[in-house]
Amino acid sequence: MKDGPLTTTHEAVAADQAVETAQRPAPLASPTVAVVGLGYIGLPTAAVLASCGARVVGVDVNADTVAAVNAGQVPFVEPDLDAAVSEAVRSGGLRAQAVPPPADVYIIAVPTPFAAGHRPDLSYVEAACDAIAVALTGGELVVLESTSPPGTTQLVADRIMIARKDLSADGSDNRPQVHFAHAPERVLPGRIMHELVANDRIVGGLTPVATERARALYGSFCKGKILMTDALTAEMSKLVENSYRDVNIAFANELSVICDQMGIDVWELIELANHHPRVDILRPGPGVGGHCIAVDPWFIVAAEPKHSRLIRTAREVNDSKPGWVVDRVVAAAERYRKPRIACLGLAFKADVDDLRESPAIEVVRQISEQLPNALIEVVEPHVSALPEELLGKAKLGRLWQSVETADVVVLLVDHSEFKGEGLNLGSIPGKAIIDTRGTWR
Ligand code: SAJ
Repeated sequence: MKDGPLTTTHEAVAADQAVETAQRPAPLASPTVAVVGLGYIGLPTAAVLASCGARVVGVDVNADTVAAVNAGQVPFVEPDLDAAVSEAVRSGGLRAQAVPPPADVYIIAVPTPFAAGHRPDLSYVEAACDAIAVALTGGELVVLESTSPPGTTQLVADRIMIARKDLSADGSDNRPQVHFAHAPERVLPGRIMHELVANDRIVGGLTPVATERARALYGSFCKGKILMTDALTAEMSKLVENSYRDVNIAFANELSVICDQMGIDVWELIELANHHPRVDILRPGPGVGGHCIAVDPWFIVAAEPKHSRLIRTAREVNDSKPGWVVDRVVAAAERYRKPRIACLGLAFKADVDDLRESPAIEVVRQISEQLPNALIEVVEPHVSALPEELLGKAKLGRLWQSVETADVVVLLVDHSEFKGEGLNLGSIPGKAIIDTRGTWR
């Protein structure tokens, strides 16, 4: 699976690149780029590329998303994205449609969830490959941006080559070549428009020419460094970054449970320990959510189950945190026959509307299961309806009303709306407060 020591791989790539410099395709001045998947990553990428002069066609299987983008609208919350999309559409640089058109570059930015048993589910990537395959004529660059298990870029190439026997992925014969690369996205939801341009970017091709083509593409809009490697290392680098964060959050979450047992304020403890010049402990919370950190480490575990003990344990520690929060809520609600519980926040983290893999949803679901008599009100300023899994289990409330009438208040997300002078919980006596984020200390 592995190519040997990192330096060797890099040196090999560099040497190959030097040899192949003469064959390098000149970067296209104003390429047509088809971005397949107009979600949290694809749509911002499409808008940024359009703002840098590319002719961008966004592709999505969801007709509502296509219609929204063509109307210059954004179907989810992300700061500064609205203005970028409406300007890109207004200027003619971006339009959306259901099927991939002929293009110079294809960017695949579709979900890569996991299926039962934490096995990667590549069905969206496969569907994107099949849709792209019919549009290819040769000479194109296909970039996989979706966070993927090691080896997926090769699978993308293999799948497309099986569909298109008239084309080649390695240029070893006279058939027209298609170039394949991985360029993992590394942007933080809530700061996507800034980080897309400012962050360093890793690009790794199946061939040195593909790496170079990807470098030229991302160099056209990234102000950060473009770091070149091979596809497998690029895939793994993304998984490693998110696993690193997961392991560190697991450490903070484990500390919070230990401190609770010992009667120590974990927030004070972490603040003190972080004064050490080489200690930087992250923040405990109700668990880890989102479509990245809660998912990606499993791709490493699935690829190397025997040797990923720490990565697996971190996932288990973080996944057990919602249950621990629920135990505390149940204990606080015990003395009420019909406890009223206000759960503040449902998103996977502060100031976003993204509910994917959110530990807050799991907490609310488990409370309703364990306390069937409870009246649960969820306050989530960023959504207008509860997700399906909570229908009939809780109702959507308003911040002040829900807090004032509650016996138990559980802070699950540190949204701006729940912080500062707007909500002084000290002035509401007689309530059990469970602050999973340390926001109201
Ligand atoms: N969290 C904590 N304590 C912390 C930090 C985070 O409990 O100290 C929780 C959050 O509440 C949330 C989860 O972890 O539930 C993940 O949030 P996050 O802000 O750490 O990360 P994401 O998922 O929004 O974005 C991550 C980023 N990866 C890293 O920071 C290594 C981002 O750069 C990636 O592009 C993104 O995953 C992705 O798409 O993979």
